[in-house]
Amino acid sequence: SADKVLPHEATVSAPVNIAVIKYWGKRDAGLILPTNSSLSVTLSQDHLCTRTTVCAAAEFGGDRLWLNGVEEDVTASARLCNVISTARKLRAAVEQADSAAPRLSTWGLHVCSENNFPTAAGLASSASGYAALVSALGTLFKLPQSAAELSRVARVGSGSACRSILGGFVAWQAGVEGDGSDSLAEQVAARAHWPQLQALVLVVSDRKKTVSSTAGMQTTVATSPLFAERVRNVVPRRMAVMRAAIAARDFAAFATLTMQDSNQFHAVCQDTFPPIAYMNDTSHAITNLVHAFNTAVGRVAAAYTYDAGPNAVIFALHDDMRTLVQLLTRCFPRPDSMPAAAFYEDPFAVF
Ligand code: 2P0
Repeated sequence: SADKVLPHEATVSAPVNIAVIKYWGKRDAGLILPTNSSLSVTLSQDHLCTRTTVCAAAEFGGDRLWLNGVEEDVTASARLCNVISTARKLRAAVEQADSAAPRLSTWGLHVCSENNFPTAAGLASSASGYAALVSALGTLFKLPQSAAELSRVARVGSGSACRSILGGFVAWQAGVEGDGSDSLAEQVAARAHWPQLQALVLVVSDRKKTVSSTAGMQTTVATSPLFAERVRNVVPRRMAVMRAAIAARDFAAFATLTMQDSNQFHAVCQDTFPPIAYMNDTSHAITNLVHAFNTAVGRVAAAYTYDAGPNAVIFALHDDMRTLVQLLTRCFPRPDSMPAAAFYEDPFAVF
């Protein structure tokens, strides 16, 4: 049939996610199995996301990939090869069960992936990138697996990517199995569960980070005594408290824990030997401003969190976010070198 000769194509977008309980550390670097569970908020598709098209054709000689229009060497990335071969194995099972299904698992793949935000901005691009790739392959290959099951495939590309497969509030269970079968993402609550919650991304620096997450976290595992304490005694309790805060839409509890977990993640980086510093003076000034704001209003109305870079993400409820944006833009005016700030109010604010 025509189905057998025509190229097959699928296009899917996946958004960035922001961890409020941080993933940092692997117990298995090959399968990307984490030392601790983590929990994140997946941002809206409208703002920071990756859009990926995958195309399979019998006449493609091999696999090729273009990232933001520039061709990359697929064979140079073990993670990319792992993701593609894992998806092909799942497709082969579909073909085995249905003899009429075209043999896409044996065809070459062309992948085109574009970020709708500046890649150099230091914002999580591997998470949205691998999530978009796996979702697109799932669609192209007509895989029967659920989103949670596909998150295991995204995890093999980049740990944080497994959380971007699902929307809303997402937990990545560390799991205990050696093969990673129970290390996958699950939705804790849908985005609609807490529509008043907003996130604001403050681009502090658009320079590339000096220590990659992958390298940094392995040095932490090997050298930080504080990290061992965090994994054993802190994160398990915090996962439970964070789930309860989200379930109850308790902003003060959510915000307090978000700030504390960001602070401990950066303390663990400082406790790594040699130490890793991701935050800069502007990051610390934003932290101080958020605490001053909370003191001034007499309640926990805002939270900050920082990942492996100096950029801040601010969480607040809708009504407080208006005031915060005014305050932040007055205290941290945009330098001329930065592109015009975009501010979207709904459902997540992006600055
Ligand atoms: C997170 N980060 O939970 C944490 C917080 C950075 C700080 O996930 O080696 O790019 O690809 O699994 O996912 C960054 O780590 O590392 C990260 P790999 P990844 O969002």
